[in-house]
Amino acid sequence: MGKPARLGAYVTADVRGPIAVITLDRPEKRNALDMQTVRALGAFFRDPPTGVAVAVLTSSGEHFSAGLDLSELTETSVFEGVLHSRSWHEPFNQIQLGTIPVVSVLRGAVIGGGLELALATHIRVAEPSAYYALPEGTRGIFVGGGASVRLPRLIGVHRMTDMMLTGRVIDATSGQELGISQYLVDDGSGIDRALELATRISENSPVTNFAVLQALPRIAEMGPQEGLFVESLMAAVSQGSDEAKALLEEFLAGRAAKVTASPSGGVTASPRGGAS
Ligand code: 1HE
Repeated sequence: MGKPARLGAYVTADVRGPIAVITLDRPEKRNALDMQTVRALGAFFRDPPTGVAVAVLTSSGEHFSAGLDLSELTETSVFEGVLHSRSWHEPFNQIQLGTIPVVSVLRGAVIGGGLELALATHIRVAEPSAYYALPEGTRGIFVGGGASVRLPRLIGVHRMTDMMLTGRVIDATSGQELGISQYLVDDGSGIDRALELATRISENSPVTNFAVLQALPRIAEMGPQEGLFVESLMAAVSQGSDEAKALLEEFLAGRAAKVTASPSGGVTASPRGGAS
């Protein structure tokens, strides 16, 4: 394991084989996101290092992120406000629709722009301390980092409306029930679970990871018939890969792990084995 590289003043990257561990590293300001950090994240995911197949996004300190660095809210014009919001959209799109799956580890405050960043990741692992809020409503502003698009798709417009109008805070247990996180783990074990999931994901065929990241969210937004058609194309592309053929042969020869119920309710067996 090498020394983590600094992507910016407040974010580091530690490449461990196929897994890059990205750490928000501004605990003294509760990992408030300044523009340089948001841009650095976008730049990393636009062009991940060769050989990196998956990323884990975590944080230093007790909190994932307190959101937008409020000391940066200095726009003097409406147009600059539009540009500021757009400059968050592009990096977060880069994460969501990029080429490598991202597993985030959520602890403490996951609020405002911090929640928007988490929503752009693909798998969210929460610890019991995690809580979700959109204090924008109480700060006299609106969301600007993608929450209005991504959060209602997870929890519904009505719940996001409640969070914004009343400042309602969602705790980790409710967040898990509502689908904000896919995994809820014990205190302090989020990073281990995220690394375990990342290892599993890194063993997938790259075509499968590509299809899940690129095709699945697009199909979900299409009409059913268009979606089914694109699904057929993507299925044929993935089945045609040498890797898929080899994995199917392994299964048919009785050499692959079977899919069994997982007592943890978490990870199930992959064709390459190693279920937990
Ligand atoms: C900050 C920020 C920040 C903390 N920008 N500096 N987000 C918010 O409205 C959340 C604001 N933050 C909080 O509610 C609290 O700080 C926490 C609940 C996250 C943590 O509380 P605590 O008691 O552990 O820490 P603290 O004493 O409040 O903060 C420690 C320091 O971090 C302090 O600075 P210091 O110089 O006095 O030590 C805080 O000022 C600083 N700090 N949060 C700047 N967010 C694309 S649009 C997105 C729009 C949004 O994200 S709006 C939501 C903003």
